[in-house]
Amino acid sequence: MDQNAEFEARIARGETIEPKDWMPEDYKKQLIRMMSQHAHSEIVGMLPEGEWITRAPSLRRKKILLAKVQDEAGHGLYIYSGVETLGADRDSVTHDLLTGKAKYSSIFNYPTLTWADIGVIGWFVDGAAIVNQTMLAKCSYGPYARAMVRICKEENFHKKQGYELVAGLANGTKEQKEMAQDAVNRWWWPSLMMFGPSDKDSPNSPQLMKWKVKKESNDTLRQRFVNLTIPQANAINLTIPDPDLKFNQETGNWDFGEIDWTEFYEVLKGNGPCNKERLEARNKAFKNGEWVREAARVYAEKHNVQ
Ligand code: FAQ
Repeated sequence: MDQNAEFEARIARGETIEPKDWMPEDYKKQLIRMMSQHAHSEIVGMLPEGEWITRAPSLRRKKILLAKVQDEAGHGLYIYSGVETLGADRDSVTHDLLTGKAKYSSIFNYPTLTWADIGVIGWFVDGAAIVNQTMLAKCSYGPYARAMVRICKEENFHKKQGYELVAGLANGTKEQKEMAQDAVNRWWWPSLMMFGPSDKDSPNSPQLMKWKVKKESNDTLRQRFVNLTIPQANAINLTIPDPDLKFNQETGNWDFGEIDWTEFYEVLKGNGPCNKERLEARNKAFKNGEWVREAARVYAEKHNVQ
């Protein structure tokens, strides 16, 4: 049996592929693309929430938000290490983010206008990430699957603190409830877009699913997120901004309206509300960190460490 056939057979048997195992170049390439974009998303994802650390309304909330944003940094570093197990060079992966060549999740190109946005990000964005990453925790590439198990545990806390924050506002004063509803209105549709284009327009899915990197499709995961989230919104009397939302007795799913794909592709092209600002912030941070990298390099050279 040739190497490729043996690899396909291992995938078919549900085996996990490890860094030293033989794998087709395209499998490696797809994983580097997807994992590096995932890592970039975690890092860029620190920006919208990070803006609110100094403005958190209580010490408790400030501590929670600090811990959450720090967790996202850890997730990014963890996944970048996973990318390196595939032989990718960290500097070139970072370069692709900084020059706008590599994508990161569309969701982080939207602004955080009020404190309620911080809660809704935890609830919707981390909620969506959990649905997607629980699937990826069973993917065929070992280091990525194991990273997802650990990351999902932390994302669960993120989601809980977000929902608790929003529930508090929803049960608060009239102004607080309005602020929560406004945040829900703005974040709902972009959160659905996080799952990627619909299955018929997703060029990478067929191969990724064949290789069991993705074990479920974009639309399947999006539907699962909708099904999970609607009862949560109902429980705290917030309205999901979709007039077509309807429970389908036959399928057991919540049917929902058409996503504005033009908006999604505009954000991907760099024309979202905050794309420019996000890339500028990452470039500034990279430049400001130059002396740290230089110090680490000199130290490693002097002490002969990797
Ligand atoms: N945004 O063929 P598909 C988080 C691109 S982590 C931007 O369907 P694929 C935690 C896609 O890359 C959030 N681009 O692609 C957190 C491809 O372009 P390319 C990130 C998108 O890979 C919470 C093209 O469109 N999670 O939130 C998006 O099969 C709070 C065609 O699409 C992950 O990255 C999008 N939403 O499926 C952090 C999970 N959707 O590369 C901080 C891992 C699609 O060919 C605060 N990734 N594109 O030029 C995945 O599961 C998959 O890559 C998908 C896309 C599902 C994102």
